[in-house]
Amino acid sequence: MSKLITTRRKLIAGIGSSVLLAGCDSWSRSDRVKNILASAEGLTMRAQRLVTDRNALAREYTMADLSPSFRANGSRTADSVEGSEYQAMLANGFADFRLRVDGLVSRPLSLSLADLRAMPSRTQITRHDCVEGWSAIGQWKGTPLSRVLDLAGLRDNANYIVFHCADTLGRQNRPYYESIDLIDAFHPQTILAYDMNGAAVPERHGAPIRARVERQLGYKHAKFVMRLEAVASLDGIYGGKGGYWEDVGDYAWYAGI
Ligand SMILES: Nc1nc2c(c(=O)[nH]1)N[C@H]1C(S)=C(S)[C@@H](COP(=O)(O)O)O[C@H]1N2
Ligand SMILES: [Mo]
Repeated sequence: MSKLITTRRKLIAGIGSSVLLAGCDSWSRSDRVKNILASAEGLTMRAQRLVTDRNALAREYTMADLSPSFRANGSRTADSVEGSEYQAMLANGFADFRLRVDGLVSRPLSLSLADLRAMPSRTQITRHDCVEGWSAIGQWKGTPLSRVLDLAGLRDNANYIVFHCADTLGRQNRPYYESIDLIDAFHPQTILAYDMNGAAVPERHGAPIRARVERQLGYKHAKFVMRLEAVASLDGIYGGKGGYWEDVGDYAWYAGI
């Protein structure tokens, strides 16, 4: 087991540095940058490069690895204030669904499923790890969140993306929501998934779109996403801790794996 973990870490580290190199190719060739990196002032930049390990990719699997059954957890359907028309939209094959993108953006958006499907997509087979101790491997296809954010034009003061969901949970019927910072928002594997295992995301897994945030635990992967809000701070958003379980269950806001 420990050997497996070491190998996986090495693999991740390897992928991370190659992604980094690819991304910075024209930069690293510049003598100026090389000089800065070697200098004392380059300390921040070097530290930054260590931090950018968060850009490393989560492991991806093959079709042969798909879990024969993928548990549905938390809400299996939705109907709340935010998603009061959810059942009607579901019955109508989500023809009336619009993903709203607002907050600190230059161009607020209202995207239909067809709009999202017409955008560039990413398909990935990944392992979902729930904090409760179960995992499942599934194939996800969707629009990279980065594409949607680029279309909307994030303002300079935006620091987080909040996912507003159509379901409520618990005795107090609090809306489910989640949030991530811009490193995860622009991570290549962070997608708004509309397909799961080759078919439209089923209701219980968060139809019509659910977030995949592959470098973090399951509760960060918001299902039934109705609205994306770009914000400067998480203060004042519901309980202020950045997510449903963060507010009510004291779960960590950053749940990196
Ligand atoms: N809107 C919403 N998103 C949610 C949840 C939820 O209850 N509501 N549960 C979270 C938890 S704890 C997990 S493990 C995953 C489960 O996703 P799945 O049902 O596709 O397995 O969704 C996450 N996203
Ligand atoms: Mo979970």
